[in-house]
Amino acid sequence: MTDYSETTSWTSFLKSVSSFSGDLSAFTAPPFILSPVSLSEFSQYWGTYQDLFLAIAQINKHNHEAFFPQIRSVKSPNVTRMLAVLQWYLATLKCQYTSRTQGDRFEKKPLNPFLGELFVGKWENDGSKKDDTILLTEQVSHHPPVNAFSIFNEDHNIRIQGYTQIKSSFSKTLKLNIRQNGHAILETNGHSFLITLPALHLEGIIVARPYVELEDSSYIQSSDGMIWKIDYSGKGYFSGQKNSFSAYLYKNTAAMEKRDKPLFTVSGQWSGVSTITDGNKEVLFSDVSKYKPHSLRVKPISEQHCLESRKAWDDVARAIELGDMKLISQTKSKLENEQRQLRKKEEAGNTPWQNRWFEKIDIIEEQIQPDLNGNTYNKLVALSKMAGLSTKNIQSGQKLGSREHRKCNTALHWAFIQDKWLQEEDIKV
Ligand code: 0T9
Repeated sequence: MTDYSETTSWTSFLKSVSSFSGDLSAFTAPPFILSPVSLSEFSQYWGTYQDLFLAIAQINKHNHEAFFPQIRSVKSPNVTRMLAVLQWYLATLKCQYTSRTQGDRFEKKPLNPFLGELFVGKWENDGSKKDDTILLTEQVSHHPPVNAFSIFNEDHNIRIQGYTQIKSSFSKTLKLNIRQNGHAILETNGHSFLITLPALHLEGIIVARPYVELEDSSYIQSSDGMIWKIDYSGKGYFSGQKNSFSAYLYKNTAAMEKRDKPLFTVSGQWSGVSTITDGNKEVLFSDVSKYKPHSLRVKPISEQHCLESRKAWDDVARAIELGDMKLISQTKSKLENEQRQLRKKEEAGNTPWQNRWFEKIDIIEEQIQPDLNGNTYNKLVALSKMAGLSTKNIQSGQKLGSREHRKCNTALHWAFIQDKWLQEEDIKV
C-alpha cells in the first residue's frame, strides 16, 4: 500500500486544513481521501442490526425474563427494554463509527448531500412484505446541512426518527472535532426513548489514516423515567482501549444528578465486548461480533428517481473510483451548478424548495406541550424535560443550565410527517 501521508497532495491539503475555519464541504481534498458515498446514506446504520432493533418491540410482561437470562436481577419489562435499547444502540455505534474503517480502510470524506437529496431502502425481514423495515432519508437543509431520517416497521410497531446537523472545527494538533445537533426518537408500543447524539473527533489525520473516536457523554431517556448516561473514551484515556464506554442506568434523572448508585453499569468497548455488573458479579452484556448485520436493500440505479442519492451522484462516484481528479471536479461542478440554477429559479419565482417527508417544527413558537402520549414532538419536549436537557438548536445532549442553552433562542426541529409518505407517488422503496 502506498503511504499517502508522504504525498505532496496530502501535505498541501493539511496546510490548507490548518488554516481552516467553517465549512468543511468547501475543501478540495485529494482523490484518495474522497468517498463515493453520500453522507445521506449514513442514516442506514441505525437499522443495520434488525434483530436487535425489532427485539425492543417484542418485550412484554409475559416474556421479558427470557431476554437477558445471564442477568439475574432484571425483574421488570421496563428494565429489560432499557437493556435491549442499550444493546441495540451500542451495535449501531459500531456501524456508524467503525464500519468504514475496518481492516486497513480509513475514513474518507463523504459526498455532501444536495438539498432534497433522498436515500431510501428497506430491510426485508422474513420475506413477507408486511414485515419489512423502511428507511427514508431526506436532506432537508443545505445551509446548514441537515439530514433527516425515519425508520419504521409497521408490523412490529417500532419506529425511529431524527436528524443530524454537524459542526466541525480543526484543533491546532490537526484533530477534527465534530459536534452534532439533533437527536433520535425511538417509539414502540407506547414507550418512547430520546437518544442524544455523541460528540466525536477524527484522529490520524496527519498520517492520512483518519478514524473516528467518540467523546464526552450521551443519554437515552425513557418515557418510563429511567435514563442511561453513557460516557465515552478512547485509547490512552482511562482504559487504554479504543472505543471504550461506561453506561450507567438510573431510575430517573434526579438519581443521576445525585450520583446515586446506578441500577446497572455496563462497560467495555462499544465496537466489541461489554460486561454488566449484576450485584457484585460481572457477566457478559453484549458482543457485537456475534450479531448478524442485515444489509439494506436499495433499488438499482436504473430504477431510481433523479433525487435519489446513488442516481444523482453516479457520475461523481465513478470518477472518484477512477481517482481522476479532473473528472471528479467536472462531474461535481455539473451537479453543483444545476443546484445553483435551481436555487436561482426558486428565488426569482418566489417558490422556495418544498421538503418532501419532513416538516420544520418550532418548539418555542408553536408552544408544543410536553406530553408522553402526544405526537413525537410532544414526546421530544416531555423526554427532554425529564432528562433536564435543552430542546434548543445547540449540540445534542446539552443540559438546561448550560451556557449554550442560555445563549441560544431558537428551537427548530425536523419532524417526519407520515401522511406525506402515505401520499408519496414518485418514490418507491
Ligand atoms: C451522522 C456519523 C456522522 C454523520 C459523520 C465527521 C464526518 C461527517 C459526519 C457524524 C451519522 O449518524 C454518524 C459518522 C461519521 C461522521 C463523519 C466522519 C468524517 O470523517 C466526516 C468528516 C466530515 C470528513 O469527511 C472529514 C474529512 C477527512 C477525511 C479529511 C481530513
